[in-house]
Amino acid sequence: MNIDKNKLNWIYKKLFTIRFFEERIKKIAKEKSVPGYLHTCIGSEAICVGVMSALSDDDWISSTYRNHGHAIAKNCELKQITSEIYGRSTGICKGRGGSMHISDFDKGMLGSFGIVAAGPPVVLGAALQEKINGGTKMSATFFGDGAIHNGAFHEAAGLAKLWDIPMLFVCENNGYAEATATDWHLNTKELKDIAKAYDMISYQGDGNNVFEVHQITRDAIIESKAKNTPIFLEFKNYRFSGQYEGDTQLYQPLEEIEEAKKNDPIKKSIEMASEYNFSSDEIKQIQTDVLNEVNEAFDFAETQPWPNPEDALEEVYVNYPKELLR
Ligand SMILES: Cc1ncc(C[n+]2csc(CCOP(=O)(O)OP(=O)(O)O)c2C)c(N)n1
Ligand SMILES: [Mg+2]
Repeated sequence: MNIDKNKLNWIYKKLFTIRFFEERIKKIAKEKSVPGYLHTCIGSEAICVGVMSALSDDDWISSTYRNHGHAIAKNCELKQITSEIYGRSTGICKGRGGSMHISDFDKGMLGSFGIVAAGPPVVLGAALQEKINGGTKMSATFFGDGAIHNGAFHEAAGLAKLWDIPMLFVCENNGYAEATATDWHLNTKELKDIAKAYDMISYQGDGNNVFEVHQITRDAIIESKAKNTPIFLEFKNYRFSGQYEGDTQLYQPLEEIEEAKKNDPIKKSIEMASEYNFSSDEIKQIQTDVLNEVNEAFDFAETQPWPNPEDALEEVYVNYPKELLR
C-alpha cells in the first residue's frame, strides 16, 4: 500500500500522542485531580488513527465516552482537549462537558456521548443533510461491541440503508462491554454479520494494524460514495484500559491480557515501520516531540481559569428571533 511521507508522519505522531496522552490521564485519574469519570482508550489507537487518516477535518464523526483518541486523531487541539478534561474555561466546550463530552464542529467532531449508541442517529442526520444538499463530506460513527444491542444503533442502521445514505458504521470490537466479554453478550459468531439484517455491506479488519484499518476505511469510503450506501466496519482489538479509570479489571484474565499485549497496536506499528521506509530514528524523534507536546498540554490545562458560575446558563438555551416568539 502506498502512503505518502506526510501521512506516515501524521499517523505515527497521532498514534504516540494518543498513547502518551492516555498514560498521563491514567496518572491524573489516580491523583483524582480532575472532576468526573475518565475512560481511556489504550489499545484503540490504531482504529482511531487508521479511520481518521482516511477522513479529512471536514468529514463528520461521532464518538463515545471513550473519546480522547478520536478527538486527537480528528485533529482537535490538544491543549483545548486537555483543558476540557480539567473543566477549565479554555476547554474545547468551555469546560462545560468534561472528558466524556468533547465536541468540535469545526473539526467535524459532532459529539461524544455517554449514552451508548447515541452517536449513530446523530451522524445519520449529518449524512442525510449531505445527501439532501448535494454535499461531499463523509460521515462516520464510532461505537463499541456493546452498542450493537441498543435500539438506536438498529434504527440508524435500518434508515441509513433504506434511504441509501453513504456513511460508515465503525464498530470497535474490543472484547468487552463494561465487564461482559463479547462472547458472553453476542449471539452471532462474527459481529460484522449484524449488518446482514439490514442488507448492509460489511467488512472486518485487524484493529491493531493501523495500516489495515486505513486501507479498509479508504476503500469503504470510495465504495460507500459510489454505491450510495452505508457500510459497516468491524475492527477487532483489545481493551487494555478498564471500563473507566479506577476499574479493577479483575474480570479480565491475566493470561488474556498478556496474550493481547503481543498485538499491542503501538508495538505493531513500530514493528511495521520498516515496511514503509520509516526509520527508528524518525520514530524516536516523533516520540520525543510528542511527549513534549503532551506535557505542554497538561501544564497549560492545569493553570487555566475555571469557568464563571454566572455564565452557567449561557449557550444552554436557543435565542430565538423575536418574530418567532408569541
Ligand atoms: C443507553 C445506555 N445503556 C447503558 C449504559 C451503561 N454503559 C456504559 S458503558 C457500557 C458498555 C458499552 O460497551 P461498548 O459499546 O463495547 O464500548 P467500550 O466501553 O468497550 O468502548 C454500558 C452498558 C449507557 N451508558 N447507556
Ligand atoms: Mg467494547
